[in-house]
Amino acid sequence: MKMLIVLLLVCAATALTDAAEEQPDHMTGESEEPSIQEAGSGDNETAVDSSIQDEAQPDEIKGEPFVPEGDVMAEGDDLTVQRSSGCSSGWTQYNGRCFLYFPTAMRWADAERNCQSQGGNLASVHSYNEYHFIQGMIARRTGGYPETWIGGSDAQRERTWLWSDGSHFNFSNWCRRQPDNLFNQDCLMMNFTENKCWDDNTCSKYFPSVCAKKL
Ligand SMILES: [Ca+2]
Ligand SMILES: [Ca+2]
Repeated sequence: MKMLIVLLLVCAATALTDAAEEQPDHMTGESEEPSIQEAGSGDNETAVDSSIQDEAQPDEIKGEPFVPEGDVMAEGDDLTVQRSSGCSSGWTQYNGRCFLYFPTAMRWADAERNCQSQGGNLASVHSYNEYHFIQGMIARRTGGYPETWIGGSDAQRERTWLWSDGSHFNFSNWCRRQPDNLFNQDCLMMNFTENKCWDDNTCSKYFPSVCAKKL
């Protein structure tokens, strides 16, 4: 029995020694790989950490601004829809068109070219409602009712009034005794007299203007 125990102990010791000899190989072998993996995983962890931090920071830093922005965007979805299908900034939507008042006084032709550079034309007007809308827009902007160019002209043929946007001249709001073509007036000015109606005026005069463009 003693011999057996001794043999067992020797075997066990040998086994342990072998194991101990093998382990360092494996350990060194593995310890290199893990070291690479650790380096790699370390980078990953660092990357993950930094990405988490990056995400965390925006969440923390931008989070508060972002939440309102998100809310604004969420609310703005309606606005965005309106904007995307609606008017660009500063323009006011009405009846499928966008309108903008330009306070800078220009000759009629320059005002029309300015509107064209904005993707539109001087405004045409087709109803009292549209006219009152334009007047209201100008009043909100200026606090008054300044004389302003819109897109009517009879320069092509006297007394044949056309809108520069090509639409039908199917509505008018001439002031009494206008258009009178006084000294060959060919351009349509709104907010004339205290009645704030329309006058044909000299195209080379300088007035503010209203542009319009289709949605
Ligand atoms: Ca005329
Ligand atoms: Ca006139």
